[in-house]
Amino acid sequence: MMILHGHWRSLAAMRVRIALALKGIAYREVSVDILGGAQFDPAYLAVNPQAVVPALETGDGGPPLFQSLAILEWLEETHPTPALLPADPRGRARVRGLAQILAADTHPLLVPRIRERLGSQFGADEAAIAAWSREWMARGLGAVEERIARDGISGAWCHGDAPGMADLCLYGVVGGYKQRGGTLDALPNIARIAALCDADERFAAAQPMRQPGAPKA
Ligand SMILES: N[C@@H](CCC(=O)N[C@@H](CS)C(=O)NCC(=O)O)C(=O)O
Repeated sequence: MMILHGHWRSLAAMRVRIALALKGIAYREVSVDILGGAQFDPAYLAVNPQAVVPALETGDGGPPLFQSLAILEWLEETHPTPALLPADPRGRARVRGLAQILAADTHPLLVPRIRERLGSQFGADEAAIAAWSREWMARGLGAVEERIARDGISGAWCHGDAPGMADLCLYGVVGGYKQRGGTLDALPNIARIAALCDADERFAAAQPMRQPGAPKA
């Protein structure tokens, strides 16, 4: 069975969780306490020397896979059905682009090591760090909203009528944005897609607050 090294709060692990659920792959999740520094334990550094989650042990004897987007691509190549990417090259580039707006250009600005450094090096307090996170998420979500509004791709999800790689990246950022007081009022396409995700247990069950170890409130 595959083993996902994750953490309840990790949006990058959440992406992999959703992809595994969409593809119907059984796995076990092991929590790495990234808020308590467990990502720096030698035992975890042996799994992922970058000291971040997720990492995926695939069960084939190879070293653990790392970086959520690379893991999603590996899942797509090894378990092609249902597809997380459209069939046509232009569509695949679009979906990968949407995913990267969120996973490569937005989410990395909010991770624990960045939030910690904003405080320790630049003296930002909790409110300033929350505002920082909210602003970068608003910019990423705004860019995705604009693309969906203007690209003329039909369908209920980010690209067509089935959920895919862009949607699972979007859902995590939407959750983080709302958690920090953001609203989707000016983002109607994203609000529609987020509602589809909320209604789909393969997405909803991957949410941070539904993971073991998450705070009760
Ligand atoms: N680009 C990486 C992001 C990995 C990452 O930064 N993960 C966060 C949790 S979402 C983490 O483990 N952070 C630990 C830290 O910042 O110290 C991916 O998509 O896998």
